[in-house]
Amino acid sequence: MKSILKITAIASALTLALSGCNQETDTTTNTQSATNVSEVKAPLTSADAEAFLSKVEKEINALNIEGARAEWIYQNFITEDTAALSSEAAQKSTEAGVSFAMEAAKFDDVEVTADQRRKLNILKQSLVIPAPQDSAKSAELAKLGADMGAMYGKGTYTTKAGEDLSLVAMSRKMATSRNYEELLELWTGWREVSPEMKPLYARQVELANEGANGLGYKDLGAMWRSNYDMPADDFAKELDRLWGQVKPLYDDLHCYVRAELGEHYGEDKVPQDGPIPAHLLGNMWAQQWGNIYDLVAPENADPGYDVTEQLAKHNYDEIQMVKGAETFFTSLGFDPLPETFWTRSLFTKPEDRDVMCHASAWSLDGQDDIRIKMCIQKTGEEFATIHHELGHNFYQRAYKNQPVFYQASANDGFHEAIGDTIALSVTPKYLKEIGLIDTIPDESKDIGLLMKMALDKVAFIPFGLLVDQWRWKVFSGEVTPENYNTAWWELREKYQGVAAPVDRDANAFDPGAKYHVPANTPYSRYFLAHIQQFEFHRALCEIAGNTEAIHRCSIYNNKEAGSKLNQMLEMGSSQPWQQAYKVVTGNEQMDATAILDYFAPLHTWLKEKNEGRTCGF
Ligand code: X8Z
Ligand code: ZN
Repeated sequence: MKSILKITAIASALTLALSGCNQETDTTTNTQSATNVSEVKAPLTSADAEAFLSKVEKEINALNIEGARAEWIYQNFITEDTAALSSEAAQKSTEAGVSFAMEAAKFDDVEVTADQRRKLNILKQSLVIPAPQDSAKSAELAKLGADMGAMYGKGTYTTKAGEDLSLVAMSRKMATSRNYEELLELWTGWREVSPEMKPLYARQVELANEGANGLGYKDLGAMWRSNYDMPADDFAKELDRLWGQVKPLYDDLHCYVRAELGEHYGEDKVPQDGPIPAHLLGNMWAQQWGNIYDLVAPENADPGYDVTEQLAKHNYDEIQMVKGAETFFTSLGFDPLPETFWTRSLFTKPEDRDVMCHASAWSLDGQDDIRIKMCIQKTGEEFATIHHELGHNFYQRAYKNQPVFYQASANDGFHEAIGDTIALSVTPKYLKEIGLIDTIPDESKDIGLLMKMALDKVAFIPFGLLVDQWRWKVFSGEVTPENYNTAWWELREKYQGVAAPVDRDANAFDPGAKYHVPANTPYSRYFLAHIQQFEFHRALCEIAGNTEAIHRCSIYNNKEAGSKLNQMLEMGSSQPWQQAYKVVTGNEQMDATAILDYFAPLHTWLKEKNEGRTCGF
């Protein structure tokens, strides 16, 4: 969703509260906040801070509900009118958020309680896309967001054969086609959606940077990086450190996959000494590679089942898939989803109107009105995404009793990690327990299972890192609009070892063809989530008394693990994230050893397979 107050607290709260995945545009400048601290006589005191925070809390709650409704309707029914309404609501929220942040800064030198300081800081830092204090500019900023959202949401491509395809349909074909030319057409076809976004995006960057400057940040990237309970520069270093831990595993996976693709498509098409063409990895953005498992499956280690096939065999429809994921959460002790979840969510792509199909989870009222919005495909991949989305909803409900400032995840990676953590417990043992498969493959098939998982999880990690590496450079001015696309592909090659399969036009704007760029949703959160989810899984498995290898562990039905998880979720963002992390993992620092442990048998296997090969890109 776009969000509502892009305030951060709000932003966190708002943004995430609204949707598990979105953020964005808002505008005008509300110069008439009911909470104008300057009207309070100096010197300010802790009591003034209390009064300010309490007024702001009420305003935020009201703005959030109004904004969430406008955004929900827009994303479920994209028209010029709903775009205008959503953009007005976004503008109002952003203006209020900027005003709250400026007012909060007036308490910088005032002695306040630790809780007040945390709330004030949240007000100062949390806007995802701050507007300049000029109502014409804030209106413009909000409109840019809505316009780019509509371009993405309505995007389609008509093939040379005359077939009109939505992104959902193109993604489905990319997942299964093994035809080089067909894949290339789909890959280039979808990217026709974004050249027209480029001038809008460049203007959005200018305005949002002006907004960030007004709040005391050198640019919007610095503002985003300041949101992690540590100095902004340390956060950037922390990402590099974690990537350094995972990179050797990624490099071996890349090397093996490139060799297998070379065998399938020919080494003229997949050169063995350079990056992999980006259209061959089973996904529109080459971000998760699980869909090409069949091309790289280890001999003699295939687990012998495929979740997509099993869903079809057991006649699962979209609702049953969601119910299945809900059952996992209730098995841990969480209450079932409310009735309104089932009546108000969007589960399938409507035929008669444009909707934003990118999956998201929402809390409309910060209480029990939680929903998802997805155009569910009946595949194993989407079954995992449903768990991901429900993770957002169960988190939102767990922290609903926190003050609105803290109705957010401990850091934004946590929100993205919870449902994925649960999905790591969707093991063969669990699938048998719920009747989706008949027999549990023996341990000799583990390499196949690990390979499938690595194609999604390990392959994702450099992508999760580079999206914001690109945006940080754009926000700082290091990368200018003329260089948007070349800088994007430099990073894609550097981190992922993936390249554009054809020369890109001078007007191409390939980052815009990835939802989170036009939607302005920060992306480092997914990188963090991919590290965190393995740590959460390992820790919860320990609590559950698991004695098997962690890739075979499922915490299904374990109330102790569920209770510990809930304890962390209930905290929202009321404490620095390190404190929440400690509740489950016992540690205050993120660490990639859990993901390395999880994939250790596969890594050994990959190294053997790669012997004699020249790896690297
Ligand atoms: O956007 C999402 C979720 C919603 S928060 C479906 N994800 C990222 C993406 O699709 O790019 C989940 C994995 C990464
Ligand atoms: Zn998400």
